[in-house]
Amino acid sequence: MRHKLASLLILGALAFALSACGGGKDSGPQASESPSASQTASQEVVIKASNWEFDKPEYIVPKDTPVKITLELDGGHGIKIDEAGINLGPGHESTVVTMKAGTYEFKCSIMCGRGHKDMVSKLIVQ
Ligand SMILES: [Cu+2]
Repeated sequence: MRHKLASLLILGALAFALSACGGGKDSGPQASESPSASQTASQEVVIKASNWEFDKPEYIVPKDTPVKITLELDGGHGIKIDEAGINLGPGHESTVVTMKAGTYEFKCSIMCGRGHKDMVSKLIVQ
């Protein structure tokens, strides 16, 4: 019981830390506290999907740069962007892609229920 609560608190703190550094301006490559998270990608974009929304209306991705795209799932949702070679969902929640500049709209790729059609967002690659 107590242990579970502690885990939840740690998760909450992690989520906060991730979101805190996700929306800022281009601050250079100094944020690399977890080397295990990055294979060849120097940057990571985290997209959180829950019932029934993505956590942001748009996600900024640096162009022509290997970026790890991670889908954080709360429920059975997915993302599929054919032009970018992105196809994420339960069981395969991250990938590394290098994208050309542009705006890539996406929606939830898994029929997840009542609010499915409201799950839209976009990647802005710049
Ligand atoms: Cu859906």
